[in-house]
Amino acid sequence: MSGVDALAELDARLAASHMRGQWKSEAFLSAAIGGPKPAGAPYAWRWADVMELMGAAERAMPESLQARRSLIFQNPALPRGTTHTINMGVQMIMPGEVAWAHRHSIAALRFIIEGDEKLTTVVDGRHCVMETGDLVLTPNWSWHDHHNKSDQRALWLDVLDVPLVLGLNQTVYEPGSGADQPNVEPGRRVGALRFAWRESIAATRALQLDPHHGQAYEYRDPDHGGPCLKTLSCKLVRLPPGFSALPSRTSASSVWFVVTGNGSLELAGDEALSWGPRDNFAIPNWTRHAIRNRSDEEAVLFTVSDEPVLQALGLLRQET
Ligand code: 1HN
Repeated sequence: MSGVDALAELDARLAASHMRGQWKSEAFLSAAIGGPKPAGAPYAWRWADVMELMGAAERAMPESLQARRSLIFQNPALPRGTTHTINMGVQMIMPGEVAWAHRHSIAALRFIIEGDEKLTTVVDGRHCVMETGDLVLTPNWSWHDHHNKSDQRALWLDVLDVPLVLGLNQTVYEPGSGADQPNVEPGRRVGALRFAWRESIAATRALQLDPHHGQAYEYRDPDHGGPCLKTLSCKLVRLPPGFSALPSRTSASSVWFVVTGNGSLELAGDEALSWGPRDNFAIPNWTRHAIRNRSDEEAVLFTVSDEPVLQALGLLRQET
């Protein structure tokens, strides 16, 4: 019997006994020289499409109770998720509506698109006001319910680490017994759960311009100075009029929401995604890109990435 035949026979015997030789891993290791193949594709979800379908969701689901009227962006090149670790979507709640209390081991955050002082999320008993441009956190395992006591529709961006937590098989869910949540010991104070727009945008405008990332302000937990959630990093990015970033890539994947402005995301091979106000897009891990403001007004974008997970595990890589 030749060496090749002997190895093939051994592979079969190992498989029959639920084992596998390391030599069978050579292919996947070779494919990773220079880094992984990005998970999913760069993709943009247009605001006009989101709102047309949100109108249909309101007609089909007239009341938001335990389930949320939230449309989640599905990456066309992934089985689920906006990226392989992050879900982003848009949620709408109408005047007088309440999205009932629940909690889960999934961490979430809201970036408010249309809100005012009569819109609140209660997070472990703390009332967080949701005005336009604010960021409100629901750290994992915190009770949360949303209340719209204004006379206007409310819209916000939902960002969650669903695909990450699912991939680790750590999903735990507990519905509340009604609209309101049980009394619990508040895990964090409001100051660490709510970031007001006025302060975030002022801090962003005061930053030095980075040639690869523009003015990128990271929301940090005031108690320890680290990322605002254990798994997700949130940033507000300002691109001055006409600013064209230098290309870069990172092992972190990210989701983006355009607060104001018009521009493009330049990708390899002369490909580009254009974006305008309230559009959303995804940048997969290890995807070379350069962001560009294609107008003579400032552009401001809100972005969330899985950087803290990679940082904690020693897996974060950046290439400029
Ligand atoms: C969730 O709890 C909310 O609380 C929104 O508003 C979207 C998507 C997947 C899983 C949980 C919310 C969600 C979600």
